[in-house]
Amino acid sequence: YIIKDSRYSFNHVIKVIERLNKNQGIKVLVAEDSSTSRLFIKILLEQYRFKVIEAENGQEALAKLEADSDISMLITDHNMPLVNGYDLVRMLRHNSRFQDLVIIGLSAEGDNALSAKFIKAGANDFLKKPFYHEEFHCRVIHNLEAQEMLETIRDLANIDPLTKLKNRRYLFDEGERFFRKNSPNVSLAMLDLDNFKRVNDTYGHVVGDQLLEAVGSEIKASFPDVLAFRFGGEEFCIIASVGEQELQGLLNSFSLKMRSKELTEAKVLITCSVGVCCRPVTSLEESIRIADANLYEAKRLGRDQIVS
Ligand code: GH3
Ligand code: MG
Ligand code: MG
Ligand code: MG
Ligand code: MG
Repeated sequence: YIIKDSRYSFNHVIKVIERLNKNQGIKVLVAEDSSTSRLFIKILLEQYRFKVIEAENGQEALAKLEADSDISMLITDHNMPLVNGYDLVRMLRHNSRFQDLVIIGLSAEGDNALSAKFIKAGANDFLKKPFYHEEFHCRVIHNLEAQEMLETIRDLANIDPLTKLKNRRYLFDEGERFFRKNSPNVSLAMLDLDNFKRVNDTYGHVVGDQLLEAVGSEIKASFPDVLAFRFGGEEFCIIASVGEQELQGLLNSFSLKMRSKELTEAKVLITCSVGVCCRPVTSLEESIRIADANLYEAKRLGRDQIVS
């Protein structure tokens, strides 16, 4: 080792990898046409317990990435047959599916502009061959940690920690995109738990929280292919590209389940009121406004019902 004490000590690296390897080993795809070079990188990665998958050219790399969504990182050479490393990076970054893939470019010295090209195309990092093992390991860990942090921050910004549903902030982001893509075939429903304050007052906030958490899971299970958000407090929003009848069907079976199920140890039964907007509108905001007015009407009519 050229540097003995550092943040990237073997122990640190192992700790990071164990944290990142929550389920199984982190999968890394090595795209490199030289078998010697490929084997060398494979050994460096396996030293640190990565699961290595190999590709001999850019085309094979692309096919393997498309077939396996568990691959977290790509280490790619530039000069390869069929599709070179630079073109591979460009193709990947044009596909939103691969936005979280960590990409490290590799190439033998020569063209000085190559690292700039890789980074501009969207690679996270670039290494010139030959390199020190330590630099290789540091860059691999550094980039994986940065990606992990990015995903954590994104989840913190978009996901409600109690119900694990997307939050209101994300509704106006993802919902808006969904709306633009699917309009006018968009249905929206606002759900509000009935007399929820009473649950808190009778059983306490802890049970109230448990109930909200259980409702969140129930919403996830009942509306598998739609966008579901915690709009706030005990209000939820469902957005789907389905017709009124289909949405009504889903909502009815959800209401039924809620009414018949003791969702917490305190055996609380709860109902909800729902306002729906299925007519073509010009914006997400308008759709929410209409659903909200219908929700208000459902409350006025005595709760535990759907108004569209
Ligand atoms: P309504 O049928 O008119 O909707 O009556 P409600 O009691 O459900 O409505 P209200 O708006 O009066 O009260 C909502 C309650 O939801 C009050 C608030 O304490 C509770 N609440 C909101 N967020 C949370 C939460 O995160 N945890 C718990 N335990 N309670 C919450
Ligand atoms: Mg090559
Ligand atoms: Mg409310
Ligand atoms: Mg309520
Ligand atoms: Mg109220």
